[in-house]
Amino acid sequence: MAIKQQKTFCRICEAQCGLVVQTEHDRVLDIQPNIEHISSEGYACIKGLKMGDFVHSPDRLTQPLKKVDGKFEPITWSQALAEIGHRLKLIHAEHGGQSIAAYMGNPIGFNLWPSTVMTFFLKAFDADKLFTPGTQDCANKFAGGERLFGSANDQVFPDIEHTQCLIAVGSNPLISKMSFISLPKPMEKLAAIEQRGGKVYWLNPRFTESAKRFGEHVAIRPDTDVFFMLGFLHEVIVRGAVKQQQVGDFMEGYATLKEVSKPWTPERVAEVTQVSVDQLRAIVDCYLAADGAAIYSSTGVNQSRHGLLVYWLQEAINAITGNLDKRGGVLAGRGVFPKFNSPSVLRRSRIDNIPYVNSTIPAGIMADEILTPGKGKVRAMFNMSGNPLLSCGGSERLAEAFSALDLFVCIDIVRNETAEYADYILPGLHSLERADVPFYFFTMMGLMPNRSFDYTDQVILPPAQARDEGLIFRQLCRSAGRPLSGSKTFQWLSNAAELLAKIPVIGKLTGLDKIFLGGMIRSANLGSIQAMRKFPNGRKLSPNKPGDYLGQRVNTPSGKVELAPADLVARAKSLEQVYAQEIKHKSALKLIQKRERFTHNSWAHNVKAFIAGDRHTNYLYIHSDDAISRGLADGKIAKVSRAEKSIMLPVKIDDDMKLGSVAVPHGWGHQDAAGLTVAQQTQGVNVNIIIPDGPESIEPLSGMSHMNGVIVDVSAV
Ligand SMILES: Nc1nc2c(c(=O)[nH]1)N[C@H]1C(S)=C(S)[C@@H](COP(=O)(O)OP(=O)(O)OC[C@H]3O[C@@H](n4cnc5c(=O)[nH]c(N)nc54)[C@H](O)[C@@H]3O)O[C@H]1N2
Ligand SMILES: Nc1nc2c(c(=O)[nH]1)N[C@H]1C(S)=C(S)[C@@H](COP(=O)(O)OP(=O)(O)OC[C@H]3O[C@@H](n4cnc5c(=O)[nH]c(N)nc54)[C@H](O)[C@@H]3O)O[C@H]1N2
Ligand code: SF4
Ligand SMILES: [Mo]
Repeated sequence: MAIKQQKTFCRICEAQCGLVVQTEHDRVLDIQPNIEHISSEGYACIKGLKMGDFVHSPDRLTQPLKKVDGKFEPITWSQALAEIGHRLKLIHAEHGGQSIAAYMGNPIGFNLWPSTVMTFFLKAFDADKLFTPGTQDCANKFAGGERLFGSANDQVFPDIEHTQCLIAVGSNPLISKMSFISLPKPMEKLAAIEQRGGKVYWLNPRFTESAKRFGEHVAIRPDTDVFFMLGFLHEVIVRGAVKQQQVGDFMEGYATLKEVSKPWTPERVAEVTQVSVDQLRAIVDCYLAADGAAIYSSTGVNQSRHGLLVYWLQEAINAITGNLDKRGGVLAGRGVFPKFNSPSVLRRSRIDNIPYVNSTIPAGIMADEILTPGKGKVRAMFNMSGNPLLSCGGSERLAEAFSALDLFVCIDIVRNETAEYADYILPGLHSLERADVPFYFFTMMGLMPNRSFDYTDQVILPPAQARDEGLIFRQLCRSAGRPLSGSKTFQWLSNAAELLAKIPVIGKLTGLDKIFLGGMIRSANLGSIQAMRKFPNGRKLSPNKPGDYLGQRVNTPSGKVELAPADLVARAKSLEQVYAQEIKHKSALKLIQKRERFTHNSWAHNVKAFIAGDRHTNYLYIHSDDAISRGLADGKIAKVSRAEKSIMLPVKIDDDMKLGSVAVPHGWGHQDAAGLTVAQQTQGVNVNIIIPDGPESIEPLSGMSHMNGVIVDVSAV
């Protein structure tokens, strides 16, 4: 077979870079950035270019595994499907749909087909407990979108290519490439703001890699951004900078918002944010003077205790200053696929009555849902493309919970730490092995300045027995006797497509994944898959633009932006108490997260090139003054504890950390992962052992886990 070249796009993070993949005999030989790709313009990072190392890992799962007497043994697909289906049927008959749950991890969220079928699978059992990492990274934005703009999928993004002032809160694009916006080459585009005379502020407890390149770093005390936003709002209002006409025409609740901001003078908030009054005023000056300004935040605040309130206040400021729907301000994206507004059914968890956000239940109560007896106790769990044991707070309780399940099935490309607790492990596909369209943030929410659309065919065939996750769920439904999505017609179509898929030539045309993707493409008026293949470098669509949102597309019942949602206003009252606690714990150390160039949550450590040299472990990053006062020095082992839990890891002195804050990267602690031969050799610890879980630890209205700004003790060992 000759060497082949195929264009595709990376589905590891939101940049979705265009790639050119060279293969021979279904093996990746080389991956290069696609310089002709219309949105990424030849940009790609090391992770996309090294994808071959993930897909051809010697640890790749190639057949179903079953745990027998504590050890995994290979079994056939027919045995796996029959046994899992049978057990599922019994659990469902005895305990109902509320006893069945799923966790859909981050990587496969970028793949439209399998993630959609997983929801059809749950519906087949009247099961609605879908956990995702959304409550570790962005559910506050979904909850905010519902309240301010009318639905979780109504979101705005900063118009970076035109803004004159960007206030980036809790984000580090040089390393992470941003979230809730598809912006390949983010650093170039952000640098251009300053090159055209504008200004970038980085609000962050760490003087980050991004802040070192350009802009002004504003060192804020972790988990106090809500007070910064209140002080900012207060200042905007007292300066009379509110665009009253626009507020009157397009917004509701301004008077209440004003009341909320009243007590929070810049002087008061400075006490807890540790951002000086002068500094706050200078930022407000810049924001108000700019012709087009935007406040944007990311996981640094999403994972705090008040991510939803920060989001609310930030977007309220953007709106009342006339920056919403304005060139250089924040724009409301237009999706590529038509909007479907599913009827909003308010669902709440049995644990503490916490509302679901964007149809998902908080991962912070996963252990409680499994361990708490009573009706609705989770007994069967399906984990697809996730590693919750390392990625969710309260790892030790989660381990206990996973051990208590009657049935635990993991579907992955490798046997990760979570899978060690499974009864069955099923081999899924790598993204290079499936056809796809871009992430739903762009296709549904339109979070991209220059709208475009891509289609990719599969680039290589999967290893012998690895199977499309969509197919696995369809087959499990059949085996358990529950029709897909509760529809007999759906299941009949699924079965027929499966039979036809076995016939050469015809099979190629009747794959249900392709029919689904083709249907989605048609729904966007982009023709067919065949038509999309003519655009291997992506297809340009009309760009998102200002001036087409307010008064036209706002999805709230009033048709106006809601500036003062009642439940958020009520919650803001509790901030007085939080403020008092902040003052009390002024000198406590707060733990924050830190992403690194060569890691991707928990799953990049199994690639040799990514863990070379001093990258074989994670570290405790701490300011030298905080270290000295605790008897710590570079390379020494520190003990980091919270409540009864603790971890130990080497120290890296880092004066880029704000005094009073320490950072530990997550996704480490692979020593017991028998299925990850490279990662198993690394050192490093799982920081989520000390991150809290349970109902008390999550933001009640958004379900967000509190992972940033957690108070810890640090000592020398
Ligand atoms: N290399 C790499 N890239 C990634 C990932 C990865 O693991 N590695 N993960 C991907 C995923 S899943 C996501 S969701 C995105 C996330 O993308 P980003 O949200 O940009 O993530 P981070 O780089 O962690 O940036 C968060 C920043 O918030 C700061 N911070 C921490 N606490 C606070 C606080 O209380 N207040 C303020 N203002 N700032 C705070 C941290 O110092 C950090 O610089 O990145 C994606 N890209
Ligand atoms: N303390 C702390 N914890 C955090 C964070 C933090 O900042 N601090 N960040 C959080 C964030 S932003 C996120 S998104 C979560 C991520 O949390 P998770 O999604 O739970 O974890 P990942 O590490 O992304 O694990 C992904 C798994 O998917 C598998 N995989 C990759 N591609 C495929 C595929 O195509 N098919 C299948 N079946 N499997 C595949 C990988 O092999 C890996 O085992 O972690 C969160 N956890
Ligand atoms: S920036 Fe993100 S999408 Fe682009 S190559 Fe790297 S991991 Fe892939
Ligand atoms: Mo994430």
